[in-house]
Amino acid sequence: MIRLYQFEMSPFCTKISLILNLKKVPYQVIEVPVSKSYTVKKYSATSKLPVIEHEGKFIDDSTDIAYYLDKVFPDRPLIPIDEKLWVKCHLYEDWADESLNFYMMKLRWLPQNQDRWSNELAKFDSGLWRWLVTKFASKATLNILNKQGVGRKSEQAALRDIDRHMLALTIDLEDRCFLVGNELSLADISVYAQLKWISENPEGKAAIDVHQNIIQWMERVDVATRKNF
Ligand SMILES: N[C@@H](CCC(=O)N[C@@H](CS)C(=O)NCC(=O)O)C(=O)O
Repeated sequence: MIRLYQFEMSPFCTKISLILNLKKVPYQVIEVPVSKSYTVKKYSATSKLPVIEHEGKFIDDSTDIAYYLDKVFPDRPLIPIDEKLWVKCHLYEDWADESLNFYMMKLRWLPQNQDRWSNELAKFDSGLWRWLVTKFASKATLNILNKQGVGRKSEQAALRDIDRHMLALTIDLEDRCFLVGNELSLADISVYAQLKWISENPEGKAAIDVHQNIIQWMERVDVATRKNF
């Protein structure tokens, strides 16, 4: 059985569990507490999660994992064969992973949301570690966000960016059920995984809720990727 090593609140890990659900591939989740995140080095070149273990192999990076799973479990294909559709799928996935993810982080670590997410992050640790994670998680994450750049934007400026992103998405969904072609693809799952976590913050939910196309598309992706096996 596949093992999925994850941080529960990571959209990249969500992306992989949704793919496994869609493909109906059984898997065991192994939650890595923050205090044990140093162990990830053993099986991930970048020391990041998700990682899957399958038939003695460890595969890291959600994109590499997605391509691997699509090859090994070809039922319910996720990566378009048509070259032009593949280009769109790739660009959407990269936008989700490399842009939306930082806005999701920005929302989590806004002063009014920090306590909730620090506690979420620390919940798999105990004792002194739980205290340390709760106390220092926001500082550590804001440091990453500031280096990347979105962290240095004001809340208002970040929300303006998010509104523009949602507007682009809703316009693109006007004449389609899914982001690329007529079938659900890796593009949908990657963007959905970020939006699902974005919408867990009141400011993110408000930005999404004004777009019916996005709400309806999220419901379609949710139904298709729910675990029902
Ligand atoms: N490009 C990677 C990004 C994964 C990633 O950033 N994972 C975060 C959790 S959301 C992580 O493991 N961070 C720990 C670290 O940076 O040390 C992917 O697609 O899997």
